[in-house]
Order: sequence, then C-alpha cells, then structure tokens
Amino acid sequence: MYQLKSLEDTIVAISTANGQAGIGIIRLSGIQAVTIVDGIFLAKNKKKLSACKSFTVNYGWIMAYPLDKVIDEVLVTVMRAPKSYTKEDVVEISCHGGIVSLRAILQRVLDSGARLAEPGEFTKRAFLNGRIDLTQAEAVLDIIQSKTDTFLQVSTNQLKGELSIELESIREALTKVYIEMEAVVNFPEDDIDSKGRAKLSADIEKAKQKVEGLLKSSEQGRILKEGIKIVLCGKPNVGKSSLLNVLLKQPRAIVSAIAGTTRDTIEETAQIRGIPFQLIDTAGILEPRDVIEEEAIKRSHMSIKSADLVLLMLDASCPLEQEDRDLMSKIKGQNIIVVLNKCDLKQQIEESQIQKSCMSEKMVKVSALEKKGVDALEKIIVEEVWHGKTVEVHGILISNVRHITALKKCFESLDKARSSLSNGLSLEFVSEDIKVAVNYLDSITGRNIDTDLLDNIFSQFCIGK
Ligand SMILES: Nc1nc2c(ncn2[C@@H]2O[C@H](COP(=O)(O)OP(=O)(O)OP(=O)(O)O)[C@@H](O)[C@H]2O)c(=O)[nH]1
Ligand SMILES: [Mg+2]
Repeated sequence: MYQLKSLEDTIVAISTANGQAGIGIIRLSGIQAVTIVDGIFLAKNKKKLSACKSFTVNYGWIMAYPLDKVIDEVLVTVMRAPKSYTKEDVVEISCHGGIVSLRAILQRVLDSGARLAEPGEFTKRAFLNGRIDLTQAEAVLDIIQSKTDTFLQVSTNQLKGELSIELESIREALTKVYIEMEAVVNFPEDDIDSKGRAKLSADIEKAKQKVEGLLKSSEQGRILKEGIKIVLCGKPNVGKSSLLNVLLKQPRAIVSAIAGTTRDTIEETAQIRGIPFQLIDTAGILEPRDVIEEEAIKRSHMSIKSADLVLLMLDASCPLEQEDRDLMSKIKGQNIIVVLNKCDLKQQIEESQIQKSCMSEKMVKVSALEKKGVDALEKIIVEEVWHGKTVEVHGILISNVRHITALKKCFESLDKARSSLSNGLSLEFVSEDIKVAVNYLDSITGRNIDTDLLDNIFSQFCIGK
C-alpha cells in the first residue's frame, strides 16, 4: 500500500481562490493543527482551542509575532479527528478575503511549524486515511472542474460512493468465484462437475454484464465531462458569428455585413440543455488575399477536421453557390447538421439541391438575426450527440479515462475466463483471469495502486483541496 512519507506533518494552504473576496479560508490538517493555531490565535472569550469541542466556530484574532499586533479578525473552526475531511485534526481559519491578510496568516502558520500542502494533499490524506476511496477522491476533482450542472450531479453521485458500491459488489461476486475455484485447484478431490462449472460461468457472466453496463455509460459520461466540439462553418457572410452569439447568449464575435469579418477562429464554451459544448466560429474565407487570410483558412480547416459535429451554414436567401459546394466537399464524411440561416428573408435556396450535394439529412431553418429556430437547432444538436437518449444523471456514469481503461481490461479478463471455462480448461487458468479482473477493479478504487499513478492523480488538484 502506498505510504506518504510526510503523513506526520501538519499541512496548511489557502483553500479559497486567489483574489479579493469577502472571506478567505486557510486550512490546516494534522496532529499539530490545533496546537499551531492555538499559538497564534487569541479568542475573544480567552478560551484555548485545545479546550474547545469539535465542530465549534471560535471568534477572535490572529496575532502577529510578538503577540501585540492583530493580523486579522477571524473565525476559527475546529474539526477533530477522525470526523473531518482528512480524518485528521482540521482547523479552518476564516479571515477577510484580501490576499495580504491571507498570505500573512499563512506565513504565520508556516513559521509556527506547519508545512505548505501540495496540490490535492488534503484529499490525498482523506484517501490514505481511508475516509474515501480513489473514485471518490477523483469525484472531488470532477466537482471542482465541473462545467455543467449535469456533470456536477454525476460527480456528486460518485463522491457519495455510488460507483464504489457498484464496483465492490462486482468484486465480491468475483472473489467468491475465485475462492471456489482455488478450493478445487488446491483440493482436487473436490473437483466440480459440469453443473458446478455452469454455475461459475453464469456468475462470471453476471459480473461481466455489470462491467459492460458501466462501460456503456462512459460515452455519456465522457461527453458530460469533456464536452462536444462544434464547429460553425460556411462561406463569408452567411451568419456564422451571428449564430455563435445567439448560442452563447452574448455578443462575443464581431458581426458585420462585410464578407471576411471573422479571421481568427473564435472558441467559447457553452451549456446547451445541460451538455457542455465548445463552440468554434471559423473564418468563411475560401480564397486568401494575403498571408493572414491564408492562416485563417488553415486554422478553419484544422478546427473543422477536429470537430465532433459540424454546423454547415448556408444563406437561405440566395441560391446555392459554388463556394457552398466546395465547402460541402471539404467536410464530406464528417458529422454534419445543415443550418439554413436568414430564414426571415425570402427563401431562394433549393433544399433538394442541398441534400443532393451534402450527405447530411439533418437540416434546421433559423434566423440568427431574429433568434428564430434556435430551439429546434439546440434540440437537434443534443439529439445528435446523445443519440436520442435522455440525460440520465441519477445513476452511475463513468467519465474518467482511467476508470474506462481499467474496466475494459477487467471485461477482457472476464471474457477470457468465461471462454476458458467453456473450453474445459483447468480451473487454475480460469482463476488466474479472475484474479487479474479483480486487480483491475482494485486499481479503480485504489486498493492497489502504484505511487506514481497516485501522485499523478492528486497533482491535478489545486492547492488547498
Ligand atoms: N436577414 C438576416 N441577416 C442576417 C442573419 N444572420 C446574420 N445576418 C447578417 O449577415 C451579415 C453577416 O453576418 P456574420 O454573422 O458576420 O456572418 P459570418 O458568417 O460570420 O461572416 P464572416 O465572418 O465574414 O465569414 C451581418 O450583416 C448580419 O447582420 C439572419 O438570420 N437574417
Ligand atoms: Mg464571422
């Protein structure tokens, strides 16, 4: 099991964001947490923190050295081990949220014997001290980085331990199978008949299906976590930037009647019906007039190529032109939704021609100017990325690449175990596969994980968490 060499240290960090705010919090965790703060805190009621009960908030001042000058007026919360975030003694000093005050108090705590916490070290301690498993620690990171309400809900479920419980139940079933097999391997006189083999096979299959179910959820999970890349493309002046602004609900991009207004690609994130999207507005230019426009075209193409979904914009108020056709041939093979813009004007474009030139059957009519048809567009975008499914946030959604990789390996091992079993192979080999599958499950929850990987996971956290 991984051991942190400095688990004995008392750690400290500013836990609130850098900048000015009403309050700021400095958090300490470790054996010396209460003693250290006692040395620099003067309570209004003169009571020492060491004499205070757990989960009490104490009003007073953090004093400078020597103790005749106040650094700031504070509230100190004491949370004693093991009922704290880290399962150690935790003290939180809430002071005024100015950076000078926060830094001065932090320095005072450091001078009194605490060590500056590494990124994610509080959560790492919660994991190492057995309060949460690794999936829950990772959920904390997901909550902090959450871009949408939907993903926040999914991460909160994971923090509550829903994934851990599911993995534990699969593990338990597989361990039972493993023990039964090992008994047969070690005591051959207890050999099992075909009925016994069929039962073991059915148990493995059940576990395999559960793993498969988790893997199936990962497509939705990944989308919610990372979002979908949508690129707006179309010839100049069709209204790409206008639509971007409508989708973002803010005038982010410059809109003008001059063709070639957008040159550099514009990237913004947006939430559409609970799903995070990265929206990219591109330059419409097709024939470059100078090096800047050459670069603009290059960038547009790069964005289009890497898009999960392309919104091909056409101006409905004029007939389909060669420029539109050129663009269509460039994006062939990609996931496309045709957006007919300027539908507030008299329609000149022939829809049958579009369908002939473009492989996509998905088409929406909008007016970016009058903000019409946007609802229908959003609906079709969500249907496209969600494949008609509903956003299910109450169950378990796997979103972490590390979990997905381990679950895939676990699935493969179980598959191998099942076919070995049905091919009549010795149980010795089958039980080995089961053991490998269990090890993969354990790597997800952190029961067995190597130091480097653990460091890697926690280094993604911010300091103070
Ligand atoms: N009538 C009408 N005009 C629109 C609509 N959408 C955009 N426009 C106008 O079309 C012109 C071009 O709009 P932009 O959004 O700048 O077009 P673009 O595709 O980003 O153009 P480039 O950046 O040059 O490639 C502007 O004058 C807009 O006001 C619409 O739905 N109806
Ligand atoms: Mg533009």
